[in-house]
Amino acid sequence: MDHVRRIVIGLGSNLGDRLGTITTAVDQIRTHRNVHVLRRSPLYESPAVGGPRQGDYLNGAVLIVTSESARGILDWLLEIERSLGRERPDPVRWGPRTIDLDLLWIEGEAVAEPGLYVPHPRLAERTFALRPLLDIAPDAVDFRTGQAFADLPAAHLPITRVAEASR
Ligand code: PH2
Ligand code: MG
Ligand code: MG
Repeated sequence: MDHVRRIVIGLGSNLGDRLGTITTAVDQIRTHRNVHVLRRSPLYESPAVGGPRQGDYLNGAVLIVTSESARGILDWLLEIERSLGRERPDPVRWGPRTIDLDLLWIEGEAVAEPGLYVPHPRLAERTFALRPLLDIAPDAVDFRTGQAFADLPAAHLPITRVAEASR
């Protein structure tokens, strides 16, 4: 167990019922007895970055507070992914997926361990992850450098918003 702090989880889907799967993932995130969901971002649609030709993604993020460890949260997210049909190991790197749950940011913390990097290694370049993160944690900074995510160029590139924040 750690101390209570804010964490942002990124959600992505580009296979099957994208909206339904993301909604179910958020519902499952809410069931954890030691996790409180504070905010949910709007959803955004964007072409897949990297990987083979595939369908467009829906992306969003949720802001939680919890005292669970980073590793505990990661293991729990992988379980939720599995329950929603995510194939592991990935059949294709950066291929299409029913659900992708990424530990994007932890307040006051940085982690670099095998399979667990926080902030997410590609967060600073990815508008589809930065924009929803900033919707719900506008003051987020990279704990390693003090860099405010709001000041990154990728935070200001255009992206299509397809649904308002809910619940
Ligand atoms: N996730 C990836 C690779 N490419 N592209 C978009 N638009 N959205 C994603 O969530 C995404 C991606 C790997 O996790
Ligand atoms: Mg991802
Ligand atoms: Mg992932």
